[in-house]
Amino acid sequence: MLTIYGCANTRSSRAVWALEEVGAEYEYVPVNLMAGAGRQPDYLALNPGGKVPTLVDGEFILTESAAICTYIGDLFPSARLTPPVGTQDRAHYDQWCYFALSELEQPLWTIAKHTFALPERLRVPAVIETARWEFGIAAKVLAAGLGQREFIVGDRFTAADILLAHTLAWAQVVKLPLGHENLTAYAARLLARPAFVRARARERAESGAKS
Ligand SMILES: N[C@@H](CCC(=O)N[C@@H](CS)C(=O)NCC(=O)O)C(=O)O
Repeated sequence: MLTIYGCANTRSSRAVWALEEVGAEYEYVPVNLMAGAGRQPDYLALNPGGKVPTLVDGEFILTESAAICTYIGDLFPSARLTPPVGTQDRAHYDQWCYFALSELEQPLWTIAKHTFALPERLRVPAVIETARWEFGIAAKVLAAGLGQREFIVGDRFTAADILLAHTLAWAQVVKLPLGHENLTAYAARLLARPAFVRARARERAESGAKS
């Protein structure tokens, strides 16, 4: 049985979305970050950064949302959430996963850190304007890469779409314009997928029930 440690409305939604897409059976363990549950020794033993998500599969422990989504995809090949290893589609899949984390997400995380996440004395409000500009550059690259296609890799939904759509939704929450009609339509289309709707409902229900 797979176990996912998460917290509603965070990057753990990516992992739960992937689990729902492949139809996996899984246990959801809420980690109440606001109450400091991520800093408890038993959780730090699983995830030394004290962050969510963490996936546990028997004795195997995995952190990092992109790695977790890829692991889930590879574990359930019939769901075709990850292109086969060694193919050009897999190389493009990797390209867009790394882009999601290192280019598209980074400015959003910078804004969050310097708005509320860092201790107040370490925040540098001036970087927020720079981060907004950087997001615009990354969004332009993604818009050009996507064009009028439905999905970012080939003609199939993959976990790269999960990472990208979740990150675009994050931008929308913090009121950063996506700036490109194809990105707005892409995000709306993907976030309406039944697996994402189920993932969000499960995270909210489990967090409310147990944390
Ligand atoms: N690169 C990591 C980032 C995970 C991350 O920062 N998660 C946030 C929630 S969105 C968290 O757990 N923050 C708690 C903390 O930093 O103490 C991933 O993608 O899994």
